[in-house]
Amino acid sequence: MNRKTLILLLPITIVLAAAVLWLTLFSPSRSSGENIVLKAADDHELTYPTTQGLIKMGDLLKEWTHGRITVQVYPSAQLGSEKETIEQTQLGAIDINRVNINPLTQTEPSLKVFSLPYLFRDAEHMHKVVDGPIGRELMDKLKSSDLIGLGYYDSGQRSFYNSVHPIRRLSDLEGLKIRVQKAEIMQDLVRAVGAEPIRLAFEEVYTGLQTGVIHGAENNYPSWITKGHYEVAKYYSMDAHVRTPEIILFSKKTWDRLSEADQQLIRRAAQESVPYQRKLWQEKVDAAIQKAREAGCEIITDIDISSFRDAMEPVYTSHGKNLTDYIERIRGVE
Ligand code: GTR
Repeated sequence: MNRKTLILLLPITIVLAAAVLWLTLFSPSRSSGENIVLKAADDHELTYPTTQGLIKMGDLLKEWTHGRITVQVYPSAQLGSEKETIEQTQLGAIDINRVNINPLTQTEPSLKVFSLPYLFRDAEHMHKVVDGPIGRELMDKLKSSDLIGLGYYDSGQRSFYNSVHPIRRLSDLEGLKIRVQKAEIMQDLVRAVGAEPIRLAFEEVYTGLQTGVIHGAENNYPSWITKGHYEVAKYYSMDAHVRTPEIILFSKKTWDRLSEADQQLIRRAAQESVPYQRKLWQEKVDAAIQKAREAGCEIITDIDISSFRDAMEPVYTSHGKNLTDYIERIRGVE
């Protein structure tokens, strides 16, 4: 082949290479014939924003792959409580799992930085941190626990609610039995404000409140409402002690068996489901507050927040001591 022919062929070669690359990335249904059904877990019911986020992820994957990759979502803790589903995801029995970061801190302790009281100034600050380099670095650490992090969903703020009386100051928490998630940091946070932490699975909280095994719990407005807790614990005190986000996990066992092109599609679908979930989240919060008001619940906002903040300081000493770099960096995010 002479030089002239080579020069003539070059543009054609480039166009061909680009076409092959495009097909590999965006039309993987052609690169592999095998159908993939991904099993996804969430402990909320089907209409909750997190579960809807997973459904969105599945819809996108189905559309992009012309039905080759689909997601089968199991809502309402059908596949187990959060602690159990995290283990199942590590083993590869569950492929996708949406969990709250608090219980996940038992698996990856550096994630505790997202559970530290009053570290995030507001929702916007939290979004900036988790969507930026800090959020990505912490997700990367999950690999050593056989988990891949794909994105952070909103979970709002967590506050105390109970069946006994309104909580306005620390002394109102004294002697109350408060349910906590399976997370040592949350156990110590509740102890720090003078209450007694009781570890219970999310699914057991309603009965716990009804039978008096616990006097209260702590969670965002939507969870308080959708799980019916407001029916038995009508005092919700907006102390907003943490803004721990939710996370979409993927099993590394499954991940390693997928083609690189499919991995990219899954990442993209998860990322596109994030703004969708966050929009639904805001709507859900508004609806939850309205429902609580209609039901005659009391939402307490005149709270002595600075005393709560001071009382929770020991949580930084015990759980934040190896995380000072992250704490500083998070504080510095404007
Ligand atoms: C909710 C979260 C659930 C679960 C629950 C709990 O806010 O969305 O996944 O962690 O809290 O308190 O157990």
